[in-house]
Amino acid sequence: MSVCELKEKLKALEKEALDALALADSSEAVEQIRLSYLGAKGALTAILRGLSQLSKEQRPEIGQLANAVKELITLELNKTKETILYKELEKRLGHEKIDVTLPGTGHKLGHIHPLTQITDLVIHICYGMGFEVAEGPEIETEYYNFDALNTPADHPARDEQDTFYTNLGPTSLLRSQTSTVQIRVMEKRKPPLRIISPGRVYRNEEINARKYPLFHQVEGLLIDRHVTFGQLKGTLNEFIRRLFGKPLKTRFRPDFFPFTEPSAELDAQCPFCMGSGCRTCGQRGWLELLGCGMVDPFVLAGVGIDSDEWSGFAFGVGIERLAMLKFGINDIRYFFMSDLRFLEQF
Ligand code: 2NM
Repeated sequence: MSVCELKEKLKALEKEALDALALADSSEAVEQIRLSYLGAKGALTAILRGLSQLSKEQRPEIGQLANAVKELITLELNKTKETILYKELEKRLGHEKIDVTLPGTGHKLGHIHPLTQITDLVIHICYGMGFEVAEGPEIETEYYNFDALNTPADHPARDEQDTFYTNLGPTSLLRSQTSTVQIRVMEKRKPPLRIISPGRVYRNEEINARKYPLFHQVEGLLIDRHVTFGQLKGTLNEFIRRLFGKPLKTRFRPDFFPFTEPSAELDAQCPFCMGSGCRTCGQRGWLELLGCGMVDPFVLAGVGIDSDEWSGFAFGVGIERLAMLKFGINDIRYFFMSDLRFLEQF
């Protein structure tokens, strides 16, 4: 093709494209036009590709013209596209109306974490027996966590290997039991008292299927006149009956805690095999459920309660252990993984 012919061809393409755009009435039509001129197989693209075959003299002139045509068509394309999109939007807005009275799509409801379910159950049972809930800080001092609980400075529980100390102060630590709350309540209020303190506690432990450095406890405390070990046994037997929904044989094995004297570990007849031996109780027929005892007079003296007039009992239950028994969970780590496949089962 001669230069003249090429120029005429370009001019003709330009007119053709602009005329087509003027008639376009949808974004699809505009896209069709873009493809037929500027697309990989478009008419203008073909000319631009052919430039290399032209002589050195012809190339600049035709090249400039071809690029100018391309620019003009692109500009028009974009303008037309914008106008059409705007018109199409207006049209849609004209007839699409949102019905705000339609029901929503809804949210998936969550549910109560198994540990919270057990905590709530324990609270509910104790509340029914006249205990009120008391709470306190998780960051504690050595005084509330140990000294006030008759746990001397050389006791192994005070070792850095057993307790998490913070950098907030020389005696600042994460509580290893919620008895700290009982001490705080006894300092502030006069007996008689019946309180339980649910909450998180921390111990510096190697993680395995049965141990985790964070766990949950509910500790109970009753202070009154002439409190007996028999009352402690009666209270806990009733607690076990309500917890498992049936009366279970219990036995109190002598144990030691610094803050109680005497101290005991409470076993209950395994509720799954009723004592004949099964996997849950490891063929023993009994489950170790909680620790308890009569509050040591030294602890009462420390909070200014006269142990000639007042005495009391206390107990502490591990929530993870109860939840594992009740729900048949064999690894404590599941509680802290936030894995819905686990959580959705409870
Ligand atoms: C347990 C076992 C036995 C306990 C003692 C006290 C306090 F503050 F009165 F001294 N609160 N909780 C206690 C007693 C806790 O947990 C296994």
